[in-house]
Amino acid sequence: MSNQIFSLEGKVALITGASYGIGFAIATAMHEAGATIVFNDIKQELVDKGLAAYAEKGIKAHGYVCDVTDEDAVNAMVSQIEREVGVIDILVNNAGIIKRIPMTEMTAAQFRQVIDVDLNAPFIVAKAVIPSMIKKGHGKIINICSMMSELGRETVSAYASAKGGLKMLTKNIASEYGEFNIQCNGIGPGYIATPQTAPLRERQPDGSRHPFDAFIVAKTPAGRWGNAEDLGGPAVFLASDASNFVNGHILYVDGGILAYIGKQP
Ligand code: NAP
Ligand code: GCO
Repeated sequence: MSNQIFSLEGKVALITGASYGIGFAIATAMHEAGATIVFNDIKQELVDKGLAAYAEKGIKAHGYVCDVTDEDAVNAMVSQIEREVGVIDILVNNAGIIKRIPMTEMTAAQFRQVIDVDLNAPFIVAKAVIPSMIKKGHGKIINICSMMSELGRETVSAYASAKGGLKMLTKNIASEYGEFNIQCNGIGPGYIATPQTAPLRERQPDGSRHPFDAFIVAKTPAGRWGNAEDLGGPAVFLASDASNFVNGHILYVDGGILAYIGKQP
């Protein structure tokens, strides 16, 4: 079998919230596999920062300002991408936020905000791209889930609820649109070193490791945090013809966390 089966040549990929972090690494891997890269971010300065970072890697990305929770703005962006770049073949719902607040101290508004970005937005963006995918006869949707699609922990009730919901939205899109040759799968990253998790890795005043940092290393058979680049290969696989009969699956890319009880302290 040649590597052609993993090629994304001629494909247009929209990766949301991809100015930096996991989205940027996935977009870079998809570019290397041949895709045309389109991304959005919530603020112009982030889009500009992203465009500069892609250009530095020799990638001519197309960047748009769009808040993924705003349905009208998302629909307008998708129409603009179709006019300016082409029909979206691959959607990666990557944009996401987390609020680490004990549940009894969290306001309902804060809970709703996390659900809005991490669950409602993937629904809105997927809904916007599916009709053209049906017309084109194929499509790939990849939702970025989490360890918290399976596990809970203190302070992340809203995030875990959203990411658990996103796992089920993934299975439902697969169920509802599989007959149109659309595959919808999830990637569940383990603990990845990005700005989102930086507070969990901050050095203590005495220079020692953050206790959560040490905990994650002990809980991960790989013995390290993941890098955003660790998600590139799995994302290319799920975007390519190599995964045409993989649908409704969550691929956990976690260095083995979900398989492991953890190292005895
Ligand atoms: P990140 O560094 O915080 O990047 C997320 C990006 O999404 C940021 O550019 C952010 O912009 C953007 N964004 C947030 N709200 C948005 C909105 N309403 N519209 C458009 N863009 C928006 O996060 P990351 O660590 O790369 O995570 C990417 C995805 O992976 C998220 O869904 C996250 O939940 C998931 N994930 C992360 C980890 C991890 O360990 N890092 C593990 C599992 C899953 P701002 O900078 O303005 O907020
Ligand atoms: C946390 C983390 C996580 C991750 C990730 C794990 O506070 O426990 O931020 O929720 O970022 O989603 O897969």
